[in-house]
Amino acid sequence: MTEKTFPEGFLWGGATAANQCEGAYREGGKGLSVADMITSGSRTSPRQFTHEIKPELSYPSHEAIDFYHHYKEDIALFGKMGFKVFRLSIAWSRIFPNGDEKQPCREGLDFYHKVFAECHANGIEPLVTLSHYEMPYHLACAYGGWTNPAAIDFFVRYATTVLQEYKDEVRYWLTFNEINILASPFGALIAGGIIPDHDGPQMDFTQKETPEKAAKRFLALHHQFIASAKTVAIAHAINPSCMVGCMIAGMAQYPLTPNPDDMIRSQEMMKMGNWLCGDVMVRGYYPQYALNAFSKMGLNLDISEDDEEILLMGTVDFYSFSYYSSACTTCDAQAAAKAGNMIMGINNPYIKRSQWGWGIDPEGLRWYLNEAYGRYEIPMMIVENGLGAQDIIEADGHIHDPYRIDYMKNHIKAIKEAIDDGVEVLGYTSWGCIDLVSASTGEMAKRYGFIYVDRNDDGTGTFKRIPKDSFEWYSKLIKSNGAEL
Ligand code: BGP
Repeated sequence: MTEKTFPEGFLWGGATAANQCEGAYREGGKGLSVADMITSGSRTSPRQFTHEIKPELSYPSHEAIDFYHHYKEDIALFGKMGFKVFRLSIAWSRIFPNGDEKQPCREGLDFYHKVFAECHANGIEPLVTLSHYEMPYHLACAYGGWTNPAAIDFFVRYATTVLQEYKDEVRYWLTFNEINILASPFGALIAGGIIPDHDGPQMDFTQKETPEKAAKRFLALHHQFIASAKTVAIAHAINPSCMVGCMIAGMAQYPLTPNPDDMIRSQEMMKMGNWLCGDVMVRGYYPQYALNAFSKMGLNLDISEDDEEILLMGTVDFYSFSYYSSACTTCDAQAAAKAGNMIMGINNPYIKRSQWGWGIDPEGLRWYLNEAYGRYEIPMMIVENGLGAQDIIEADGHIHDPYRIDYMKNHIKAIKEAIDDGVEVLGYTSWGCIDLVSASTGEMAKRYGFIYVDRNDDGTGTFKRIPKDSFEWYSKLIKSNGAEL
């Protein structure tokens, strides 16, 4: 007999990232981050990276939803929903404004003390991401971002500082958000701090990347693996009861047809784009397929014995991931053109898509949980999931968002099915539990929250917070521990 409710102590909650919600980008001693140099865009016009801040352009991270000044109100609302956990990130550039200082910024450290105190006052456990697309800009400019091994030491200094500072306030940590985004070209700037030579589109999907650039990305990824593993070991030494996870952009990648060539292509995409990072961070060493792929691209990582030991000593305690959609892959160019390409792959004809073209596939989440758990056999946590949609304030002053409730219901049902399949799942934090800036488009219009924020893409709005219908629905779900789906 399977239980109707989720396992006892299941961590229900929501997730945000500093650069997408805090704003106050020059307050409290904060330095510039890479995210602060990226303009807003839309579904049809890509965000632009600029080397200098240009007053005529708009940079959404600068004000975002002003969580920096609204955190008390926001966390109280999360508490009202019954959150057990709140995933947030620390902005590295609030703690080390340039990234290479010897001493941290006290005002930055104090800000997060206040945030964590507010969480605990509301019965919420913080889950903290150390790096969520927000490397100090100075490290990107002066050192070449994560391509430089010096970034490892700067990151470890930052991580050690905050792990020590908050050891009595934070138990759950993640090192790098969606670390596998560096395995694809669009992670180079936002995750790798590899800045382009010229101002221009942040992610240009039409441009082919040179093998040299690809090799640079994987070198940057290697440095992040080392930094992450060192951080895990330090975290355990500081607080043996803390739990540190990896964080992967989880993608269900299906072959478009049962053609064996498509099967192999899809398997390869999953390996290099997805499993590689979990393989290194959970098992503590590089899989052979990755080393072979690196040598094909001319990258010699020259992994020392010390590196090998660091990777082995710093394996993670749990596997966390984001899950939004699935996509297909094929070797057949004609079939691909017919099926229609989207950013993350080829459309699956069996599933619907969101207003932003992301495939909606709850079953894919059950599939992914089973695959990942079967591979690693450590606890899983879904730390991002949700529907980015346009919300409307109706004449009655409310936001009715049955589409969001529907999306989440189906995904949470899929998690329950995976649990019934035998997967150990620690918790679920929906993405953008309060509306915030979209990472891919920089828009406010793409909303994920249970809480509406009166802030528009043209910079207007009062920052007023309004609970949507989904707020009530999620509260009930949490109170019933998943029984009232
Ligand atoms: C993930 C990121 C988040 C977040 C989310 C939704 O990739 O970790 O930062 O933004 O995707 O994506 P978007 O904001 O582009 O809709």
